[in-house]
Amino acid sequence: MSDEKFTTDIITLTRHVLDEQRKHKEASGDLSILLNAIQLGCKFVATNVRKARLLNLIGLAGGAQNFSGEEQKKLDVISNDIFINALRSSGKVSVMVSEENDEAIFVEEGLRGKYCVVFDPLDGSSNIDAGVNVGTIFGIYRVLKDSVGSVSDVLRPGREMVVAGYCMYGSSANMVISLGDGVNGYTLDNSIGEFILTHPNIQIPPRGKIYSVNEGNAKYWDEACTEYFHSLKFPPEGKSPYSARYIGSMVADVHRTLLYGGIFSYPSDKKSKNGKLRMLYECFPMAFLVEQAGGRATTGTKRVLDVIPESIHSRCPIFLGSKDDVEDVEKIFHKYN
Ligand code: AHM
Ligand code: MG
Repeated sequence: MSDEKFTTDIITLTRHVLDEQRKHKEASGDLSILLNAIQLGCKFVATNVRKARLLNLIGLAGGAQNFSGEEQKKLDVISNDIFINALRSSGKVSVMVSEENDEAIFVEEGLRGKYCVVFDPLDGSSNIDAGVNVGTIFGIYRVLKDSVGSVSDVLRPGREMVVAGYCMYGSSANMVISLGDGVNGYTLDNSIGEFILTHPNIQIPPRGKIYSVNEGNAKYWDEACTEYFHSLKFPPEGKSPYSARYIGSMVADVHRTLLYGGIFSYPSDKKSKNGKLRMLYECFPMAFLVEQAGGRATTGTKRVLDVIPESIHSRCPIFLGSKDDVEDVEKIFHKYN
């Protein structure tokens, strides 16, 4: 094998975080430790998602579908437990908010740290039966000055997050993360157990050709939303209509949007006044990443990252993606509001 083809100087996520840390003289290394806990959680979930898929195959072959269904439901709970334990024992977290827990979780004195983590341990888990990609979404806030950790530390706009990311569990595990200075993508190398930099400095194309929305809700959309999606399907003479792609797993739909451009949306409608997706651990981290990659994210009338959540599980409508596409949404909503 020629020497040039064998890279020995690989950039792992941990190395990238340590490099970032060195740029800030006052940095204590706490964030690096916290991100290691998140990486551990993601590796654990990645391996279990794979096992669950295997169980599913065995289940189908043996007709034990209920058993496999049960196992997969448990995966949500197991994933949640692994994240909570890893985050708590890192000693760097005071408050956790998980999609799986009705209330915020406060870390006991002695183990508390200066960060709060909001996360959805296994988003899109209803898709596991079909082998569709699922993912973990997370955001990190610093606790407010003089706080020992309370709900007000996380009831803050998404723009105040210091880190946002997701890990998508597909044919490989892909971690996409922003420390507030651009977006990088890492792929888990199972043989060494490390996330390796494979997608440096992700930039979302300024305009795309794909729209991604649950069109089954079209009956309930408001006029602005209806007009916008109609405009993509029936463009003026000489322009091509957009293609539709909707996986129904936010991490996978946003991942594609980040790489290829276009628009992903879960709008409000007559049934769901605030859409479906939760601000803290779905909309904010994804909006943060998309903005850091040069795109935009709006509720239709407001920048997503400026919305202040009323409660930890508050929802908001979202349109995110390529800058020009999101600006088209904003223009149409402006006409109606
Ligand atoms: P979940 O947190 O219960 O998994 O739901 C969130 C998921 C997202 O991943 C996805 O974008 C959305 O729900 C799909 O919803 P729908 O089936 O209504 O289109
Ligand atoms: Mg979710």
